[in-house]
Amino acid sequence: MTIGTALIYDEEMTKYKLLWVDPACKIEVPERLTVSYEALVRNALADRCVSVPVREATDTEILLVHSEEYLEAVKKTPSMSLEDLKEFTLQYGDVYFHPNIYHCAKLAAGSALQLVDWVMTKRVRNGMALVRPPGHHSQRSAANGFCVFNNVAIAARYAQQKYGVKRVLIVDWDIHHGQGVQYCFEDDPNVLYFSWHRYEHQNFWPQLRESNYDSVGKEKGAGFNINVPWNQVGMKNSDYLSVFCHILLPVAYEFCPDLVLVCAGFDSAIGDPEGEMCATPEIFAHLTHLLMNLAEGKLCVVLEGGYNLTSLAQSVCQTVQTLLGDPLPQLADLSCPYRSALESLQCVRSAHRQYWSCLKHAAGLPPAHISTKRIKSVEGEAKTETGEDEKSTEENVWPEPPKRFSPTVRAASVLSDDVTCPDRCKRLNANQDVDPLIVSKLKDSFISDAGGCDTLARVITLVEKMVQNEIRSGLALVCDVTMAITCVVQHVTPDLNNRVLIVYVGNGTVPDHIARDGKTLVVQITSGNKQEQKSKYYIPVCLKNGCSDTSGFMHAVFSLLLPLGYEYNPNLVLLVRMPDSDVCDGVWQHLTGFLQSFAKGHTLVLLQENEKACVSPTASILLGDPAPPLENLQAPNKDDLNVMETLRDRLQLNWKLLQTISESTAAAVQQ
Ligand code: X5A
Ligand code: ZN
Repeated sequence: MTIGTALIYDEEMTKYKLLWVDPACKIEVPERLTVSYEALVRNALADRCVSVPVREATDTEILLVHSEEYLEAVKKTPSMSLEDLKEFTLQYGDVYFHPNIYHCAKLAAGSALQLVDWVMTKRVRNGMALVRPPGHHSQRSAANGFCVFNNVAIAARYAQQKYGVKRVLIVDWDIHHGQGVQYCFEDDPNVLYFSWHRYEHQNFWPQLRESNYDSVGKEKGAGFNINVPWNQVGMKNSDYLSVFCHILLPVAYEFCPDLVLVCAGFDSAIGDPEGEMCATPEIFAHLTHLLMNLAEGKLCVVLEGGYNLTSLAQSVCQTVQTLLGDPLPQLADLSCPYRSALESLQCVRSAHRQYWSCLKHAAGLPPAHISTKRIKSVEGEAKTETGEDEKSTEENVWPEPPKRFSPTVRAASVLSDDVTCPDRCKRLNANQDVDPLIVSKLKDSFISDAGGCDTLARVITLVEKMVQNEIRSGLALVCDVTMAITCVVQHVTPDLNNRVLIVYVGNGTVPDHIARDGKTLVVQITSGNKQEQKSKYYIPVCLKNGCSDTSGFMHAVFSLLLPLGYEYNPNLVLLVRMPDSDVCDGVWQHLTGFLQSFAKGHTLVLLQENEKACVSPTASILLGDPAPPLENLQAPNKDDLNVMETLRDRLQLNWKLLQTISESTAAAVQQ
């Protein structure tokens, strides 16, 4: 089932460059593409991808987005003299032409179309296109911001037309606003465009009023354009993750796209001279992974910006390695999002609450408390050339992302003999695979009945191999879940560095001693009666309709579980499912997929013995297959939303990634 990842690259797209002096354009160099591709080769990633050839986009395809006049004008550029090219360039903003750029622009757009073709026809599951020129600034009749044709916009229209794709999600994580994409789909409810971008109250290029959070789309498309303006530089991993958890993911799941396209600019990473942000290259592994179970895994990533060659190459590698299914890097020390980021987050959520039921009951706040007026930067704040240089060299040092090692066994199981082990999953057998030392240790410590002991010994063996990085993930059917949790925790936590995240789905009591000292964080999603929150490390989420309410459950995952998991940064995840949990397979699969964001993919799923039907859907996700789409997410139950908001309010003192409101705003509202 797990099919490959496409990689599209052609050296031809390095064969144009700036031919005159223009400070605004000098960063857009051919090396952007060569360093990215060479890094993929060096890290043995290119080899693991399916190499898909480029092609030129046809006139008809380009005309899906651009005007005939514009196409005809660009067509003339290959034969222009240098002087004519300069002059032609002058009518547009921050872009340059070259005799070969028209050819490259057709290849760039064609690459995006090839990617869509290969993904839609299931020759690959997902893929990335390394292209120049980029696309997201280009408009119906204008080149702009290094872009000639709008590669991703053309790809979205093409997918709709050729494959009858209904809903397309475009995620633009480039640090500039893809205004070209916004203009193209502003009134189209079938294309949801999400962009975050450096904005600085309209002082950052392209300095457009319509890049602000209150441009939500027009007419039928109202609600389908989401702008997250960054009003300060220096945004870091926690700011980006916070926006994904509290805005993009809930809305994207409610939208339920049939295809996801990414405007993948890496100028949003640390070291980039344009973005001046501080998110590390590893963040793109996570952003990619969080999108990988939408649209049944149909994810097309298309390069846009990225101007620090080191940061760019590392970020591209992180993205492709994630598309290939390798375990995610851990993100250590996620801190509190910046106040400015939280203000933006709050504004976006307010602006969109009328369109998305997942935001409808977001904490009641006055809308739009940040002025949308342009704020001119203060004279005194202007940075001197030298001062800026010194500052940026100092801040632009970051460690190279560590290698992401893939254990040879992707998933292993502990099952009784009467249960078939899913294909591609390794079964741990009682005799061969268990260390006798573990068995005797278990017997000594606390187990009296011999039958359960054998299973538990295999579970511990499995955990041991996960800790040793020989096995990535596992699943086990056990007769006593509570006993299994206790055993695993006791086995793993004596190592001071180990933290276990226990996600407990369904009713049942988590033993008191488990959630005591910060070595474990327990999040229990359960139904009915309020459970008491005993400590910072035991978090019961009690839903009225229990886990059977898909939208309520997913809301808990996005707004609570993901931020908590990221902040806690476990070394092992225990996912426990009680027999009466009522959670449907699809939701369970998405949950299992999301949890692989943590602990380098070391997830152990514990199922009570009689939950045999769940083995195969669980194994499928652990093995990297995409989860099925969750269609028709209704508005979550209002009481449940209130419960979760209240919980979040209370917990955000301890868990900073749960915040959606800056403290200053909260204070202002209380007055
Ligand atoms: C694709 C892209 C940036 C243009 C910046 C012009 N364009 N100042 O990142
Ligand atoms: Zn950019």
